[in-house]
Amino acid sequence: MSTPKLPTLVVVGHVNKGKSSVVASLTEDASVPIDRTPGTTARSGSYALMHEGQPVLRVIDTPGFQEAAAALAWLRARASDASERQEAVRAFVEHFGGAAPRRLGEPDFEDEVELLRPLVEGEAGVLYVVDASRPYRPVHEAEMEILRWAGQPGIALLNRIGPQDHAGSWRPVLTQFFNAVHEFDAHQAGLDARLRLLEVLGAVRSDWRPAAETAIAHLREQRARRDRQATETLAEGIGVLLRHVERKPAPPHGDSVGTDVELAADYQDALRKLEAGLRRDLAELYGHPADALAPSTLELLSEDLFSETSWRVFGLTRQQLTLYAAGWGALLGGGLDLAVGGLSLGTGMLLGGLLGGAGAWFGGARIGKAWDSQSALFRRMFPGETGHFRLIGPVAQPRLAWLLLDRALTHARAIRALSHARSAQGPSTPSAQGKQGVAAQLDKPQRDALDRGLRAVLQAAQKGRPLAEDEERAWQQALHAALTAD
Ligand SMILES: Nc1nc2c(ncn2[C@@H]2O[C@H](COP(=O)(O)OP(=O)(O)OP(=O)(O)O)[C@@H](O)[C@H]2O)c(=O)[nH]1
Ligand SMILES: [Mg+2]
Repeated sequence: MSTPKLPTLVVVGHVNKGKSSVVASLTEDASVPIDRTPGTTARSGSYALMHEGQPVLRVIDTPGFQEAAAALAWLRARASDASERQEAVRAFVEHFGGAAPRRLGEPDFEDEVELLRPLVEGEAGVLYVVDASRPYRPVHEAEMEILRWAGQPGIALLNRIGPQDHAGSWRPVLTQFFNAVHEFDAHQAGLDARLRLLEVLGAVRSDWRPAAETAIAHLREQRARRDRQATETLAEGIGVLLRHVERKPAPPHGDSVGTDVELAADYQDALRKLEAGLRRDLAELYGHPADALAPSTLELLSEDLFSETSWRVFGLTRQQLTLYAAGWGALLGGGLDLAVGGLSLGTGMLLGGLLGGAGAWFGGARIGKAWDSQSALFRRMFPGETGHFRLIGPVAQPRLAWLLLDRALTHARAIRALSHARSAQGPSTPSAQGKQGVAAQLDKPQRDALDRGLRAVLQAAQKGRPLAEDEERAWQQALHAALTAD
């Protein structure tokens, strides 16, 4: 059996219309230069979607035509009817791409030669990118005509850079020049949109079909594999956040308030750092730069973990949490709270109150209470350890547990849906905003399963043991469902 033809697509279009964004999105390559400055792509560059070390789709980013009208005039002078057009394009590439001396004043047609060369070699097709948020204008006609003369399959992509929709003015024109006209929003394109485009690709040229099918299967497998890894990373990362214990030597003589305040600040910092690490791991797992989304692509996610806004928009509603109160009561009754209550160290102060948390409406403290190493809990969690410490953690409040979980899930889902065209452009990409985290919107059975998982993790932590196998499986199943839920 011969190896299937590698589909190669030359991406053409006017300057600054999203050509490179289409390339980044299709190849899942966030290294493609994309910028709002016109002329970002100065030279053609080749990118590939890889499968098991082999390219399954090659996409050539180009600066587009610079001198389409002059090039078309040159071609017209050399083709008297349709039978001579393809040959005229070949002659154009040979003439201007070779060392032949040019006539005085003739453009060098460097960009035209680069983008037409793969087409005259007969192995490539065209992806013609237009910005359908602007109306059609006849200035595009010369380049579309040249592409038609090249005689290779072509797909027009309706990309939208702005909010308006002028696709209606483009369609009747594009259908005259291209085999297919396809909606493709480079910055929003999720997996489904890319799979549909690959299907179109397989349909416009039959010898591309096997490779297009391989690419489709590859993308599906890759998605499933990444989702599995992301689930494990989330289970581990959220577990680490929930279980984290910050400790400081207890002051020698009694009053620990000062120590506890410092401890609370350190605890908060530690959780922030752990969360940032989890976000980096997940971004990389989905093939994005580590800082993707970090600044403000999704405004909610740039909220500090302990800000009022964060506590308002992430986690469950009060009603939803109330349903779980009994389960949490049982968990805390046997563990952390008892330890603190049993010692009743003087002030009995809630650190949340101390730090001024208006959000402390459920479970008392905002971040948790400091507790003492002279307790049964300490002996259980840290068997054999000696010394006198003040400690905060593991998480002892459903509200904080759900906050951490929801922020992680919201981020993971945003990263999973992020087009590589957006992360390629870096942190300044305009924000896509949501008003709330995802946890409160999940189905009740999904929420129930996650709540059970959170409690299982904390129960095990308080007993100083790892999760049992069936608990781990249930926890990962719940996370996987929440990560991939539509
Ligand atoms: N909102 C939105 N913006 C887009 C989309 N596609 C491209 N852009 C923006 O349009 C600008 C140009 O995008 P590029 O992908 O660099 O366009 P190009 O055609 O390769 O540009 P040149 O290489 O300069 O010709 C960037 O600021 C992109 O963020 C899209 O689908 N949605
Ligand atoms: Mg470009």
